[in-house]
Amino acid sequence: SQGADWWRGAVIYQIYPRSFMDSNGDGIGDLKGVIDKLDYIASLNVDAIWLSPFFTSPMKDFGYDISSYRDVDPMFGTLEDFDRLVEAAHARGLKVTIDQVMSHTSDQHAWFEESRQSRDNPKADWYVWADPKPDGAPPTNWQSVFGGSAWQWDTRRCQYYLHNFLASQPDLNFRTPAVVDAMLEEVRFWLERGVDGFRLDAVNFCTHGELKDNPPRQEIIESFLGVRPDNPYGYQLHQYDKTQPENLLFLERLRALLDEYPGTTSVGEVGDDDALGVMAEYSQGGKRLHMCYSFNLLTDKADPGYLHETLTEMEARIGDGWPCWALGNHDVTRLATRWQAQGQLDKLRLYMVFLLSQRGSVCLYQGEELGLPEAELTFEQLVDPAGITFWPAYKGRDGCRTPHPWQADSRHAGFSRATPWLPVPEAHASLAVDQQEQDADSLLNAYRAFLAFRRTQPALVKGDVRYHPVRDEVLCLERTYQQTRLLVALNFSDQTVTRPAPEGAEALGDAPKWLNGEWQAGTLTLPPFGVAIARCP
Ligand code: TEU
Ligand code: CA
Repeated sequence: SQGADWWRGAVIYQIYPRSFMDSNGDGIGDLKGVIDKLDYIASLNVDAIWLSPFFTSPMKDFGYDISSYRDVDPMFGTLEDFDRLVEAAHARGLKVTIDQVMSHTSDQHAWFEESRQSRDNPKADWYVWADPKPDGAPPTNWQSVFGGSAWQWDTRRCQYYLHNFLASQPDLNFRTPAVVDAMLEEVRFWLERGVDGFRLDAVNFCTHGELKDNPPRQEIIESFLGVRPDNPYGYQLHQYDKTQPENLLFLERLRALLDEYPGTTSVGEVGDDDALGVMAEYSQGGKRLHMCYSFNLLTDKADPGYLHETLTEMEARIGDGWPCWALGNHDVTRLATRWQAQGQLDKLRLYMVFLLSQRGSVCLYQGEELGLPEAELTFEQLVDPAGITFWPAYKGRDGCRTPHPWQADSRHAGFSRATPWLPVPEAHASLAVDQQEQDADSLLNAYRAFLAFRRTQPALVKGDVRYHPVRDEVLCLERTYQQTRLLVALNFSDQTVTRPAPEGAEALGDAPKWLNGEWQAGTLTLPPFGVAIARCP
């Protein structure tokens, strides 16, 4: 849908540029490669793309460590390539959103190089610097998401600096007004270039709190990196290091800037113990972010009870805010593997319809439409620092970042003429785009068909939602928009189930045929992992 609120209910296709398409044969995907494949993306019937970072970067965290916000890394192309990409995407009716990493820069950013020179240079307070404790220990017990203390000693300045992620990703100090001003100018640069919005990396990490120790936590929770007994990050309550109330002031300034460019949007990435609460707080009231997404559906729990609980809680708390949901991204084990659906078309379609029927916008991660399983890599093949640190308890994020398979019979599945930066798993060849395009019953064609169907159903795109209690592993929800009420029934079990069907419920004529529930004589019959959508009077 067009109009300034196109993002409500939009489907956003996430591209990890390094792994999408390599146009110049250096083994690394690039912006020209994305341009070459825009027809493919448009053919999926998605509304927008989100490009993971392509900015100048030493690539310690594969682009999430930015050394210049206003340029394209030569590895990915040039600013002219980016302009062409925006133009070509717009010509196909696709909006373009980009990844804005504001919480931290690379340690090779000129701002940090200046900041670390002395305690009194003009950028001395642009990062979070602090003196050691009297015994030389770091200022607080804060932990880095990627392991170890969040404080790194700097021999030049003889102080510690804060890094919530890698030591090569120093945290910007959003309590310094000049930092906020400078960051907003970086955002404006891309708005002026015509982007339609931003995915905001780790947005609740921007503003740090008082330099006090985080309290310990009793119950160890699962983070997106999985349960890691060896990572103390999960052993503390993150009371002071992230999600501070002052961060709202920054979000409000950012929103005021975005509002100068009507039709732009923002989706904040929130990693927090109470991510649902933060999603609500950050997206309510029309003066902070447009929407947020979290890791709540990115766990390994494909359990309808858990999903129901999460989604109903979100509905209860979100108010006039707007959620965005994802079942996959570049940080977590691929969906097909995580939810144990590898090679199982019915399950994969169930998960697709589950995701695309929720109230909210949706991010689809490249390869999800192909049902790619997680790549199995050896320790020697790893390049993700998080994987290298925590192997073997946690194997890192490389397994979901391998190249997109385009052609089954080409070298490297048609991704590149050269050896790619990560190998294309053999198991991905038979799932390549060209194979699935030839097969009318493929998952790829199911995505295309369901996304096309969804566009014809305003109730699925922007309707209100009401959940039925889960019984026999069947999750039912109603989406209502104006006079239309759709009932979506999702069978998460491997059994055929029956349900009393509401009076007058009838299948939709134009729905894909694998929406295979039967509505008859007051009864809905759903095959194992079956899905049905009916119109109710
Ligand atoms: O991830 C952010 C992130 O890791 C946290 O929000 C995390 O979910 C939470 O703390 C878990 O408890 C983003 C990017 O998606 C990732 O690829 C980057 O490595 C990271 O930021 C650093 O930029
Ligand atoms: Ca390339």
